[in-house]
Amino acid sequence: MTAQARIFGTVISTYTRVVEIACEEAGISHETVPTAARSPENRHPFGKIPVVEIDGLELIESVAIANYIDNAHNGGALQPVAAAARAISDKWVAIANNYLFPMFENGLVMPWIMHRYAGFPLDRERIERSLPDISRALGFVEAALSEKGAWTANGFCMADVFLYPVMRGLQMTPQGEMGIAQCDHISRWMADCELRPSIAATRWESEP
Ligand SMILES: N[C@@H](CCC(=O)N[C@@H](CS)C(=O)NCC(=O)O)C(=O)O
Repeated sequence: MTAQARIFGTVISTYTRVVEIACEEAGISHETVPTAARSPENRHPFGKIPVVEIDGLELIESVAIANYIDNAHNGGALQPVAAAARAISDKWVAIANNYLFPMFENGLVMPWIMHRYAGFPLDRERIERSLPDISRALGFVEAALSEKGAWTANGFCMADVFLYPVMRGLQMTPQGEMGIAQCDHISRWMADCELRPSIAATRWESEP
């Protein structure tokens, strides 16, 4: 039977897109069922999205979901086989999830979403406070990419699946766009990712 994933999440969510990209990479058909994180119909025990139904399983946590899809339906192609390369990919997935996503989301992405889509005044103070840390984080990623290509040295992998949506969310804010434009290596890596069919197929509607 052909696998199919039902992804309960919002259409403009970083981690919903991570799962969509993993499905595209594995050639699995997928449907995103609009579900807000804080809605009563969300089944995530910690009020996050996405929740995913696949192969009779109900999965949460994007690392577990993306690895499952890749292992069960893509021969593990997104997870480098060599131990060192796997560690590098895993390290960047963790950096994306533990440091970059919360920093970008709280400091820039949410203030702009609240302003653009919910009509709240732009929280300029919060944005200003976040900029030094975000700039340092971008500098760290840029330096890693300029040295030995970091996670890109082994071809498209799970690190790209997580890092791209996190960086793209940031890039869709004016300050994030400016910050990334100053980073040649990050900009080139993002442009390369955009040629990947799985990334192109999962573009957010709001992307310019
Ligand atoms: N650890 C979770 C994180 C998921 C997550 O933070 N999702 C965001 C949307 S991209 C969310 O649910 N935000 C709503 C909130 O925190 O209230 C995972 O990897 O799936």
